[in-house]
Amino acid sequence: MIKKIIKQKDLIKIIWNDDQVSKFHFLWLRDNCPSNEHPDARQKNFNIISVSEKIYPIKFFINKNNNLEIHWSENKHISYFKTSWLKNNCYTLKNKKSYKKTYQIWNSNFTKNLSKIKIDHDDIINNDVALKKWLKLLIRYGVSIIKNAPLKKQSAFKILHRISHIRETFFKTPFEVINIPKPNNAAYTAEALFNHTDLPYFEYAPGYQFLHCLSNDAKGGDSSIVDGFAVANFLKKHDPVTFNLLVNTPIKFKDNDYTQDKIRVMHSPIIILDKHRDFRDIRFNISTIGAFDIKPNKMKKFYLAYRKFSSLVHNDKFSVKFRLKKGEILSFNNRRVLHGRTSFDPNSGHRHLQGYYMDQDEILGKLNSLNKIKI
Ligand code: OGA
Ligand code: NM2
Ligand code: ZN
Repeated sequence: MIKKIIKQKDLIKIIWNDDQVSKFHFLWLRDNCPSNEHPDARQKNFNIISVSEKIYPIKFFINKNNNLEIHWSENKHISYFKTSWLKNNCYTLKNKKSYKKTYQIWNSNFTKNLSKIKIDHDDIINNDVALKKWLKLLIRYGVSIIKNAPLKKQSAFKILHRISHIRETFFKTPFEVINIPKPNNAAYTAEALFNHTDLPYFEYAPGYQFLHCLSNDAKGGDSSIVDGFAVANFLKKHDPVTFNLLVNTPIKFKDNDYTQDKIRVMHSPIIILDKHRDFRDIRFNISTIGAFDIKPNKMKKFYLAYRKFSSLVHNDKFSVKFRLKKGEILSFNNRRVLHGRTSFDPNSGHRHLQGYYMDQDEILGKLNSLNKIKI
């Protein structure tokens, strides 16, 4: 696998058989010596300050086990590296790769594809292939619909536990989306809900949401979903002024639910970017927006941007409209996909959804584990 190893001033260069070149700095190699990891806990038990910054290999070679063996200048320490591990963790090659999106944006045309994002409940319960498909859909499109789920209350715990534990909130799990007297949330009325993401007044809003439809027999109560990344992408391309305002202006989200002894306030922009300046989160929920406290010289401009965003997330070009059937679980990325519903007539029939949240870490971590990724 290795053609040549060359020592340079502060690094070892490996030329692989395929002529790719990797650079490994001495400090990096010493820091990542496999002996630095607790064998059971799989956590690092070595502090880089326990060696000097001048540490270097006094001897290095490929040993008879085909490992890179390094004898260090300090503490008589010897490291043995699997060459496959080095190749896998090579930061020269990793950083040469250009950034690749893990998602695909969609607009209202996605309505035609709804059948493709549906998965049978029992398939996920019974096999990892279906479970993997579900997780992949959630990551790629930010949405998937489980069909043929049981209608028993709380029965969605079983399928969610195929992934992981629940993200608990003060709404309890599951939260009951029904029309109640003296509602403590707009969701618990029979009114329409503007397209929104849930819980933007939390420092980190739940990554994923699951709405399990137990009954949907009332007139109205149709669902809508919108890819917030598609809207952000449209603005980035066609209206960069609005886009930048939405990325750079933190606004106030709040919850002062009368049943709670908490008053929650969170300032955040509507569009949040990641280290690649790609879209990371969308936070948008008109029902939870507090009085804006933006500087006066920015208020008018921000209102124009806010209006633009709201009009796009309610535009037929972007939204996918459908009716959730009993026995379906609408699962989606709550920091990307906005969801809403039309009003319903509670006297015309019963409507009941049970809702659950899960952190994004659980979705990504489970897929990594099913894919047996090497780290
Ligand atoms: C919610 C919600 C949608 C619906 O509970 O947060 O958006 O269809 N519900 O009732
Ligand atoms: N519910 C459904 O952000 C919100 O308040 C949305 C949350 C009540 C748990 C609704
Ligand atoms: Zn909601």
